[in-house]
Amino acid sequence: MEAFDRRHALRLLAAGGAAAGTPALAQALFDLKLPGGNGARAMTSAFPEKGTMILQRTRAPLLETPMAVFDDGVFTPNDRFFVRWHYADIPLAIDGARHRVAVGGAVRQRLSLSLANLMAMPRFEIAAVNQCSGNSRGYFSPRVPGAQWGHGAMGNARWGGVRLRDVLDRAGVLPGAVAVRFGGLDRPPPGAPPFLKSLAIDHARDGEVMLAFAMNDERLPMLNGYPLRLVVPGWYSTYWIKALSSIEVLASPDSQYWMEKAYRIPTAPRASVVPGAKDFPTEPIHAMNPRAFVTNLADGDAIVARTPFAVRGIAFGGATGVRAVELSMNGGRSWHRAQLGPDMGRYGFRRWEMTGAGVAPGSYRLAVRCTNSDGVVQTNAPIWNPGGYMDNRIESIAVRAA
Ligand SMILES: Nc1nc2c(c(=O)[nH]1)N[C@H]1C(S)=C(S)[C@@H](COP(=O)(O)O)O[C@H]1N2
Ligand SMILES: [Mo]
Repeated sequence: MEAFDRRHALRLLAAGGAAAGTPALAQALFDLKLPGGNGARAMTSAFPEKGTMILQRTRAPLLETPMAVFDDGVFTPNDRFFVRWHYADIPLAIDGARHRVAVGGAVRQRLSLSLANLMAMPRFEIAAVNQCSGNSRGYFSPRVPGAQWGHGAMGNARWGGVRLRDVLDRAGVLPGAVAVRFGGLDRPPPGAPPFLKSLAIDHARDGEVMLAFAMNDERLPMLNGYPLRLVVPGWYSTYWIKALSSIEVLASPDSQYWMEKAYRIPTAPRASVVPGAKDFPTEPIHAMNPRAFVTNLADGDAIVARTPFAVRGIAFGGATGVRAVELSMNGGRSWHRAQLGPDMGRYGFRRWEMTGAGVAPGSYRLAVRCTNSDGVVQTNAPIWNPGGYMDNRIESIAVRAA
């Protein structure tokens, strides 16, 4: 019996052959970079109002936008716009005519506003990037838990609706108010805290934070928060509450879970700590930082040697505009300025393009970096925090000239 077991075990080991060796596995994991592989992640077109998306999770839905979509234009189409919810119990059908948003707390007059009420107020429109705090988390090293997003947990849309300030003025904010807290129609499982986020009162009243019922001139897709969502230009989308149903003015700081425990970043520069660090000061995540991406070439693509080639992509400044986008073909030793596309507003994507000079046959690393209007430039300095937040390291892709 014992002899049989031993022979059996040896056979199993032998059947694995060389491919079962640890170095091969390590190489495979290295090549894949992201769980599931960069080029081989599961795609889905099973979600209503959505085209083909990278499937991160089904329940609650987490859908990522394939990078090539960003090559099509400065605005991300609604049916390709990424999706992220925390809880599986999301609204599946909403009668827009019956939807109400309750405004309460430290106000003179509580309100229950219908979409018709909101549509009768002065309109406001803004182009703004909606980017998950954990966009690009899949590239963190060492790895951190959470959705292993590539770079596609972001999108740019023209948001249409009303200013939050106008809504707050209508309710009459009482003196002493310090924050405004927002909630939506999704429901936590028993015992879990409802997903609520808040903004400081002055931010909430800055005239740019808005309630959007239009996205790229259409109604919001269900999965992106139909019929109404908060838009916080320049800030990570954790604050952009979807299926918005409650606005509560607070007379004391918001101490609930989603502000006090979750979505916090190290107070250190670049929101970075040494991997494994504990007990460092934190603050709620807030404004975004500059980023740039190539959209017409993917990692591993070939270009024709000794022939000028087109490179283009998108950039955004974070909470301010784009001043410059630059490209390097030599690991950052020299940089060349790209041509910027039209400015559609400082919170949106800005397209850029340039013609690369012909290069000798060989392998190149094509890097692109954005400098925002405040003069903040992307670097390759490490970013690491346990949440996998705020990655904006310089993006580079390998190209082969042949
Ligand atoms: N009601 C509600 N709003 C929410 C969330 C949520 O779980 N529930 N998630 C937030 C987070 S973390 C992100 S990244 C964005 C995603 O917006 P999108 O699905 O429209 O792309 O929604 C935000 N708004
Ligand atoms: Mo997010």
